[in-house]
Amino acid sequence: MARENLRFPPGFLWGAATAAYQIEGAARDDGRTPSIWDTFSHTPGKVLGGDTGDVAVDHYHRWRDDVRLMAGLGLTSYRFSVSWPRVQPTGRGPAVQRGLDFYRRLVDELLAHGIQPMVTLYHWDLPQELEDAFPSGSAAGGGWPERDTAYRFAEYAGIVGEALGDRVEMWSTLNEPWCSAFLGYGSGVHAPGRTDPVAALRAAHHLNLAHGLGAQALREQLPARARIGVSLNPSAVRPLTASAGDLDARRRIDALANRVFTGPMLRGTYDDDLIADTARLTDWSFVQDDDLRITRHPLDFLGINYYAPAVVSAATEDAAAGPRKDGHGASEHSPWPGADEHVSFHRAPGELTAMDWPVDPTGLTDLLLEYTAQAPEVPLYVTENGAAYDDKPGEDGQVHDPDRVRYLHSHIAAVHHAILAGADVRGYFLWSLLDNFEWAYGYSKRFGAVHVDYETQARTPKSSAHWYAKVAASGELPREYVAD
Ligand code: IFM
Repeated sequence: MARENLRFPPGFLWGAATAAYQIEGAARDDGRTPSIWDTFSHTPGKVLGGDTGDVAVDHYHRWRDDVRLMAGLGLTSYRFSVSWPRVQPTGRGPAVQRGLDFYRRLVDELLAHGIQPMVTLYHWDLPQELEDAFPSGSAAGGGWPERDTAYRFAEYAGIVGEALGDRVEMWSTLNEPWCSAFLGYGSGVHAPGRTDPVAALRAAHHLNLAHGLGAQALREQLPARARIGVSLNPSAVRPLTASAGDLDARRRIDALANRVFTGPMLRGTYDDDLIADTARLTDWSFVQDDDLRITRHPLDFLGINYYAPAVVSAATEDAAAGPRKDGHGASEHSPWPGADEHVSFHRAPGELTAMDWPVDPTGLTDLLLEYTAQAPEVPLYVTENGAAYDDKPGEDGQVHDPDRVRYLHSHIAAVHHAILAGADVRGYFLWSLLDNFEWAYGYSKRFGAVHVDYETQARTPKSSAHWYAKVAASGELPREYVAD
């Protein structure tokens, strides 16, 4: 006898997510100026194959068709990001109306198709002018290590809030600030490609401050019904064994990956162990009076982005000799300030995706329950989850991606487990709607539920998109995974 399907709560959002630099292209249209990702991707050797986001998947011109595609898949929500340099090219001063008009039209089209927009204000495309500016004169340089950038972000948040506030109800300030701070300024595998551990910690703090100031600025512009949150990529970090050394490694990475953001945002603190672990590098005097009150702006929701867990142990000699297995790209510089000599990363068990990330849905359940325990009053969304595989059209012209269906099935089931165990999860956003520019990997990694032919820009929904459409339409997940 067939077992019952897994039913999701009424009103649960079934969405897909994208980010401006990864899909829009039109890098020079309508007054847009370079972001740090334009500069980085145009720097030889930084992105695989020399790929850039100049054209990407041309969403800036194909947005109407893309919304039609989403409607055809029955999505009830779409999470996209606004390109800061399209809206405020120098990162300060008045807005460019043509840039804002693009997002106004996009939102109107989504609403006309019954698709609820979720706007992310910052998905890594800092205007280059702000990276180059450091009014405080700090030795750590401009960009996020510079305090003023947080105030510039608040100004930009107010501009976008004023322009779209009458039609967008769900707002996320930042996407994955861990990547902005620690991959951008620590290991340098992301833009702007700097490798300074102190700059990375300063960047983390100024991103927390930007979140708080940006949330305040949005609140001033938005109607009371609007909900303001943030999308983090917390690490489901597991100790290799229960030894004291491995548990201490877990504590260190939990501090640097997770609590460096959730401390200021949820509790208004930087935990003592984080400060102590990094004391050799900085005294944290860049945290000023009142900052931690601002960073703790009430959250209307918390977005969790999840792909794979991390396994850590006390540092082992052989691990120290080889490449770091933390899944965050190859760099001799670390994204873990102060932790390297204490921690080794290990490959978690499980099949690997094309990113070499292990498939383990239990990490998602664990995180959802962890944040339920930490902030029981804050509703959760899975604002990103998905997998890259080497998808190609078959002879029938269709793109069959059973591995992705299996990945999505197991992770959506993991969300259901968390809901049954008490987590208030209100929606799931698949990463990503379309194949797109996967940062330092360029176009070599395909995360889309919809295949894009980069020569012709033709879109072909993969079998995972058709499968997801059925889940979205029914609000139910078949209990067993069924291959296509
Ligand atoms: O493509 C990225 C996205 O921009 C942020 N979260 C992780 C995705 C996959 O690497």
